[in-house]
Parts: sequence; C-alpha cells; structure tokens
Amino acid sequence: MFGKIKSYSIEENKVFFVFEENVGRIEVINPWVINIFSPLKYNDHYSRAIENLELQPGSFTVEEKNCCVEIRTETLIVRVCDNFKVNFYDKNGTKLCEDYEFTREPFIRRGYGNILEEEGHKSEKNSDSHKIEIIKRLYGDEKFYGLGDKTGHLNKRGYSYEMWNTDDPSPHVESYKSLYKSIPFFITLRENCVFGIFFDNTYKSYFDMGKENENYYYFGADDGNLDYYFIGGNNIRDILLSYTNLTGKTPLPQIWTLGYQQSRWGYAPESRVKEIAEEIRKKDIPCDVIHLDIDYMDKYKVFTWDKSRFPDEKKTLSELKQDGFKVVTIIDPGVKKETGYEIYDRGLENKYFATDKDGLTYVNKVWPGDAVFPDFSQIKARTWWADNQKLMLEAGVAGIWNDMNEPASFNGPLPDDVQFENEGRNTNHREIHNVYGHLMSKATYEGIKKYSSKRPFVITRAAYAGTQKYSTVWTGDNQSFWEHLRMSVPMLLNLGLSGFSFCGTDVGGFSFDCTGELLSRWVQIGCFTPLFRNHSCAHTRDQEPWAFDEETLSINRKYIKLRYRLLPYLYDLMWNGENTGLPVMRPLVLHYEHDNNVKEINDEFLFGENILVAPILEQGKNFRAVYLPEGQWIDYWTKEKYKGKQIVLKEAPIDICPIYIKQGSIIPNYPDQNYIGEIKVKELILDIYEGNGIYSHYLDDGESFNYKNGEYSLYEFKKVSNAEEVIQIRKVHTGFEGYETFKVIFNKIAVNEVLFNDKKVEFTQGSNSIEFIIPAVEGTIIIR
Ligand code: MIG
Repeated sequence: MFGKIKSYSIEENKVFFVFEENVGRIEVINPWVINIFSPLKYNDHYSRAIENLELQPGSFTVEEKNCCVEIRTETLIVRVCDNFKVNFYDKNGTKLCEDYEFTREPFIRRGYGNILEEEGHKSEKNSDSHKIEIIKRLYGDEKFYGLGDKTGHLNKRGYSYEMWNTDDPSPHVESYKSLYKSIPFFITLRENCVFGIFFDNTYKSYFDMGKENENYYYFGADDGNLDYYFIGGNNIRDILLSYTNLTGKTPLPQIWTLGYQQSRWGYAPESRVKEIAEEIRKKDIPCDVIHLDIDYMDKYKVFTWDKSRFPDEKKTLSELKQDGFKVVTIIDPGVKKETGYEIYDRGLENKYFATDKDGLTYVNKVWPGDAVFPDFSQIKARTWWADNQKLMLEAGVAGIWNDMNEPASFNGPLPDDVQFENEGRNTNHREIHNVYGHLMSKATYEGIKKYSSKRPFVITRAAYAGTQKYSTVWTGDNQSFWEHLRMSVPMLLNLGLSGFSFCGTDVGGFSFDCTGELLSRWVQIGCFTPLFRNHSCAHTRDQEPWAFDEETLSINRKYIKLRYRLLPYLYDLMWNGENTGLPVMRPLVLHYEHDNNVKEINDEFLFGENILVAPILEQGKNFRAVYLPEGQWIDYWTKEKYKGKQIVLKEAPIDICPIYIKQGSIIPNYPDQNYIGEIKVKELILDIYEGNGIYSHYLDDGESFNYKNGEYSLYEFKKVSNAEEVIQIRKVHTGFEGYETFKVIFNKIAVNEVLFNDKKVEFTQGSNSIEFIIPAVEGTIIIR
C-alpha cells in the first residue's frame, strides 16, 4: 500500500515521508508519545477524542540508516522502513514494538458455517481484510488490557473484537465482538516492556489480539485515516497518564454522585417515586439519587413530562430534595416526529437532524414511535441540545442519563448513508456512528455546565475514547446472572485502563429476575464501584434492597453504609485521577506489574492503592482463595495480618466480602449519614494501620468548580513505624474550611500511651484497635 521510501523531510515536530505509492508522517508528540499518520481520508488529524493535542517534542534527531530512517527522541528510537513499517525501541535499542513484515495468515475454519446457521447456531465469519491494517509482531508473553467495555476477561490475548457501538439486549457473552462503547486503546505488557496504542479512528474498527495467528496481532478499520499513537513509558501508570493527557481525564465529580443510587425502569407516577424515597429512608439505606427512566416523559418525548404522572414535577423534585434525594432523568437522542412538539419543530426548522442521502430528515423508530436523530456532529445542533438541558435543570433535575445513543433504532440499524454535517466536512453514518454518543454527552455536559455552574453529572451508554471528560458510563443491559457479576469485574477494570474511571454496572443486573443472594454479592462489588446504582428492567421482579428477605436487606445496608464511610477515600481517588488518569478500580497488575501471578487476576481488584477487594462471584460459595501481592495485608474484618506474595483462604459467608488493607494505610472515613450534606462533617475519621505510609486527603465544597481557583484544602498524613508509631499531620494547602477534629482509629491494641504534639491524649480500647480524638491541626502523633 505504501511501497519503498523515496524521500523524507523534517518540519517542526514531524518527519514527512514520501513512499512510492503514498505519503506518511511521524510526529513526535513528546519523547514518549509518537503519532503515526497517513492522510488516507483527511489531510490532518481529525480527532473527536483529542481536543487539545499538546506538543512537547523535546529534541529529536533523524538519521538515514541502511534500510530505514531512524528518529531518536530523548527516550525512544523509532525506525521507519519501506511500506511504512514502523518499529519502536527504547533508547538502549531494546525492542518494544515492531511491525510484522509478512502478510496475515489467518487460521482455517473447517466445515461449513452456513449449515450451522440453518440450525440457528451463530457461526464466526472467516476473517476479512480491512482497508487500513496495522500488524504487529508477537513475541510470546504479551498480555493485552484496555479496549473499553468488551466482554470476557481482563487479558484480551487470543480474542478478537470490533469497535461498532452496539445495543443488543440478548445476554452479553464472550463471543460478543462489540458492546456499546468504542475505545480503540489498549496496553501491551511483556516481560520488562509496556506500551500503549491508541488507534484514533471512528469508523468500524477491528482488533485481533493474537487470535488468528500467534505470530502477530493487528488493528484495522474500514476507512478514515491511518492515525495511531504509540505510547511508551516505564510502567502502566505512565501509559495511562500519557493516554489521558491525550484524550482527557475523568474529572472530579460532585461528591453526591458517588453516593448510592436507586433506579428501575421505571419509577412513575410521582406517588411511586415518593414511595421508593420513603421506603429507602424507612429501611435505613443511605441514598443520594433516584433515577427516572423513560416513563416520566409525555409519550417518550424528550424534555417533556407526562403531566398525568407528574402533575407538578418541580414541586415533586423539590420535595425529594428536602429529603436528600437528587433526581436524574433519562434522555434519549431520538426525537418524536410530531408537528407541534417544540423540540421537533425547532430541530426541523434549523436543520439539526440527520438526513438521508437525498437531504430529507432521516426517520427510524425508537420509544416514541417515528423519531428523528439530532446531528450531534453539527456544532449548532450541539449548542441547541446543550440549551435544552436547561429545561430539565429548571425542573430541578440534578443529572442527565443518556441512553440509546449508539444510536439504537428499532427499524433496523441506521443505514450507512445517513448524512451528518460534521462541522463542515459532510460525512455519513459510517464515520459518526461510534462518536454519536460521545458528541451527545459532550453537548449534555456543556449544557449542564453552562446552566448549573456545578460539575455536570452525565451518564452515557455509548462512548468513544475521550468521553470520560464529559460523562460517567455504565455497562448497559447486563442480566441478573452470576456470570454477569463475574464479568463485571474485568469489564470495569478494562474500562478503567481505557481512561474511564467513573463507571459502573447495573447492580443486581438489568434483565432477568435477581435473587437475594445475587443482589447481596453484587452490592459487595457495587460498594467499590465508582458509579453505584441498582437498576433493573421493566417487568422483572423488584430489586430494591428490601425486595427480598431481611438478610439481603441488612447486607445491602451494611455495604451501602460502608460505601458512605469510605466516601472521602473515594473522593480522594477521583481527585487524584483527575491529575494522574488512574482509575478508582484497578487490576492488581496496575501496581504490581512485575508479579506474574497478578497479570490475569479477574476476580480481585484494588480500590485505589490501599484496599484490595476479593469478592465472591458464585452462588452458594462461602470461601475463596485470595492472592495477596507483595507487602503486608490486613484483613479488614478480623484485623489479622498476612504476608503478601501468597494465597490465603478466606471464609466468606454471605455477609462478608473479603477486603484487605495494605499495611501503613491511612484511610479517611466519614461518619454515617443518609445522604451527602445531611450533616456537616466536622470530624474526619482516620482509620490507620501499622507500617509506613503516606496519604493525601483532599477537601472542597463537593460541587462547584471553585477548587480550580484554589478553594480546596489538602492534608498530608505521613506514618512511620519504628519502636513507636509516628504520624505527622500537615496541611499542605488551605483554601477551604477544614475539619474541627480528627478521630483516629489505630488498628493495634498493645498501646500504652498516645501523645499529640507532646501532650498526652486519652484513648479508648476497642477489640482490635484504640480510638482517640485530636484537634484537626498540624502536628505529630506518637503512639507507644
Ligand atoms: O432498551 O429506558 O440500557 O438502562 O432502563 C430499553 C429503558 C431502553 C436501555 C437502558 C436501560 C433503560 C432502558 N433502555
């Protein structure tokens, strides 16, 4: 496709190549990040994911070698060869990533797929070739992570996937090639080598991670530019930082969005919503959010209310608010085709809707019947959509849940030739499909930001790389299956490794009928999932925490209360993630990547660096093996200590989710509350474990953007264990009114004396710990 290199030239941070049959270029973004580009469609990048390409190329050299042109940055060597094969080495020449020099050789599928299909089997197609294809060599021990919300396991090696946002309500199983999101980014980990690849192409794309042949893996697309980023670094954390520097970080959300959320399709009419709200409080379940699914709308018309069900939505929402409930409403993209309906009329008048190839407004069917589809690729249409959010905010809505934005449609998929304006580069559905949900979320985010001045809370089902800047995501229509509980862990971990820190699954499962035991185990994972929402489908059995037996209710209460206690820790993680790109839920390999035992752990995860969660994922199971990585770990429930790098057997009856705390941890806790803001937290609880550690705790108003102007406080706790335990408390930044006191829970019992700033402090003795209260000022605690 490219032929031999004929010439090359250097311009600023780019090296341009002329090949016999095509042109290409290498762009040094920074010493670790290299872009490989050929203008097969547009002359330059046309990215929906990267809105701000920051260039810091540093100094680099270009030299002609025997069979290649060699570019050296401060950290990488890039060799460009004939046929635009590009190979990457570290600065010592150790190979990182090389293009495969031969053509693909897929394995053979014997027998006849079409016969199988007659009986109703689904048969895999023989592999196709694609307009764009980048083939990389496999050396042997590669593991692959990322790729967004794909089914299956943490390590993607040996499987192939597609990027084509898909709403298919049948059970999500491992043979699914694509779900709702397209995140064309993955991380490759080999012994002593790690790098990431971001293939920034919105057309249907393909990722074969060493399935069709053990000598290579490849990615490709149907159309668009050849445009990918090679991201080098010393460890997975570096790769994530660089990747999110390109596509954006999950921002710090309002703190109440991290509370428990109750949903169902659907809570209506008003009396039912109130009943749910009352029940939640009566049953002593902390909760911040109630969701309204499509039934609140008038005939499924977006931005309207069904007045027979919600006669005075403003009043209803403000009453709920008094009891601490924020209301999130669903908004779909499909606009009912109905003359006289304001949204439809305005959109039509201004040509905000996608059209067919003849320029007529394109119509398909969704919930409201015949519906038209906003052209979110159009700036004006996005501004209009953003302005529409005002209608919801004025009613008192606190967040918007965007569904069906793959886009889903009932009368067959949108044809390829549906037209989009695309900011003046008219194109069709093939290019826009995978970013439709992304652009809708962006418009929603911008509207909420403009009209509320708070950090917008948007949830979206469809997404592309970069959507994390605008929206939290959930994994769509799972089912109340144990298998889906199992799969939720690697799925969320890979979303996190793809930049989407703020994610979650429908706790309890969406379709099918949940059981008390399944919900009990699901809430134990939900407790550690950034988006913590119980949601279920219409016509399934009730799934609220109290819908089963007393035991299920009390387990729900236990873990939801634990979540509320851990909120300051979770909020710290989100704040941290805004700077580092690190997710909240982390596979063990993120922090222990040289430990071969953790590279494929699908059933444990880290909640930040300090808490290891090993949930039970099978019915009837009440014990499990837990692998603890390097270091010392403390069983959260029994306070027993374990050495790392070993497998421990943990008994886990139905109310126990195995949780381990890393030694030296300082975990901030809040006192119990029914919802964020119910009490003004004046006392921060510090749950402290023996050993050395350092921890930063962040505090702000929990909702506005004022923290960006310095209105936040930052505490630093430093702990050293010697003959005595020393904890230094410093206030690193003071921009927001802080706490009055710290209540210290120190997890050790053999204690004689506690001093704070040389003064004796009274302490009480518990069964596994001691407790004492000190003023929230700088100083030194000594425990002897
Ligand atoms: O296909 O709005 O994934 O969460 O409850 C049904 C009704 C459309 C799909 C979403 C689900 C939501 C449901 N929606």
